[in-house]
Amino acid sequence: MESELMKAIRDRTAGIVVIGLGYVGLPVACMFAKAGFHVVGIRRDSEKIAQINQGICPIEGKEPGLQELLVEVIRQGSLKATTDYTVCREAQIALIAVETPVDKTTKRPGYEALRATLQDLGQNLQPGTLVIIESTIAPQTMETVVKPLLEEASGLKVNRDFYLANCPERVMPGKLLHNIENCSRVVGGMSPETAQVAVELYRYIVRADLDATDCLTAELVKAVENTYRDVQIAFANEVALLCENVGADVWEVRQLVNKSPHRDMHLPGPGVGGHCIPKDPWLLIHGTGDGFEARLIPTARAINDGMPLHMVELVEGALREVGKKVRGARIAVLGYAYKENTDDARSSPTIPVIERLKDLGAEVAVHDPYVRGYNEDLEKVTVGSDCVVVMAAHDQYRELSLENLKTWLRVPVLVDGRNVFGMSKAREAGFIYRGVGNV
Ligand code: SAJ
Repeated sequence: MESELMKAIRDRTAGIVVIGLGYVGLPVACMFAKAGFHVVGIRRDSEKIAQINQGICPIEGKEPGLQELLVEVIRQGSLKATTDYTVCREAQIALIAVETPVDKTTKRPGYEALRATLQDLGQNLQPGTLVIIESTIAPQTMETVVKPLLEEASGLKVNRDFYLANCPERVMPGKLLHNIENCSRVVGGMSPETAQVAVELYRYIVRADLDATDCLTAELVKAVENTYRDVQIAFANEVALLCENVGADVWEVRQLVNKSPHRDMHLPGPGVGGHCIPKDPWLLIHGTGDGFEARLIPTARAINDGMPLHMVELVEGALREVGKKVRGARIAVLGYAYKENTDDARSSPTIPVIERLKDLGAEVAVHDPYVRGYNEDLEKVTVGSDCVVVMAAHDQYRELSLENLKTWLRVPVLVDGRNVFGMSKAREAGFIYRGVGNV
């Protein structure tokens, strides 16, 4: 039966459903539609469904080419969106790209969205269908959660009646289409043949390597690559704290360290946000059994989770220099999103900074050009403030003149979590300045 599927992929008659039309699902649905497949996107939120069917992209940050591509595939009728799972009965391929958060306290994945999706898909699953998981999941989840749930809901058997693969996404807000096309992908199959069929499918939208392997390896590769990044960032943050302690400039240190061979010191900053990097290390650990104890990974998490509170300590220190306390101060926070030039604020480090400042009695105003509710005029938000805190390196802030900014403030105090301005430039402009790794 796999050969029938292979034939339907080769002549692009295979119907594709993409479940979850967020930062991962929407761009991939558009790209398969562009490649000539008939694609139906499924999402529970009917308001977003209506927007998408009108060709309006619900993702607001800078996403080069996505809005135009969506208009094109909606207009040509190769993509449509619905909330109705019965469309899965017409599909030969079902791609799942739903969120897989971990519980804030237990750090365990609940898989609520994934389980609900597998249940609804399973009840509409047709024999011969290839199901592909793009969401990032803990090691062993394909075997212990995805396969049993789909078999139970459908009454069908994997590798006999339907096929199962995982091809973890590698998208990055700001480069969604670019990453799909140009980043290599790992394709895990419940059988080697299934992995080859999935490779054949992704060949239509991925120009980089497609590495076929088994499901466990694919699960591990994704969780490890994001954990690798988190550990590297934690190291950079610890070096930043060390530089503050000895009175050095971490940005100069980093620049010179990265001139030595095989070094790639990451960027220190005010914290690690987004849907992926802060939680994937917990997914990686979650997939392990007795006899393994993670030490480095949780420590790195603790260092990165501590950076937002360190930002508040820098604010306290800078205000003290002008004889002020956080209590009663008016503080403008620039950047609500978890990183530059995106509207994505999931697990943004700015959230705990705002909470802590308010707990300490500050009046906090927030600005972000991309995030609804915070995209007012920058001058209007910062005017009369005693301190400006930079949390995201949006282009608008990089282009901001310090002279202008200074005229808006009650007291020229600047705390820079992203080295957007740098100490010397800020001090030359007459600011009291604190930066991560540079005080
Ligand atoms: N960050 C730093 N220092 C750095 C790099 C990042 O503080 O040197 C911070 C960012 O500001 C942000 C957080 O870490 O708050 C995460 O940013 P990011 O640019 O690392 O990542 P994401 O979440 O946008 O995308 C990551 C990417 N993973 C890797 O680069 C290994 C992307 O490739 C994945 O596809 C994505 O996670 C995902 O969906 O898993």
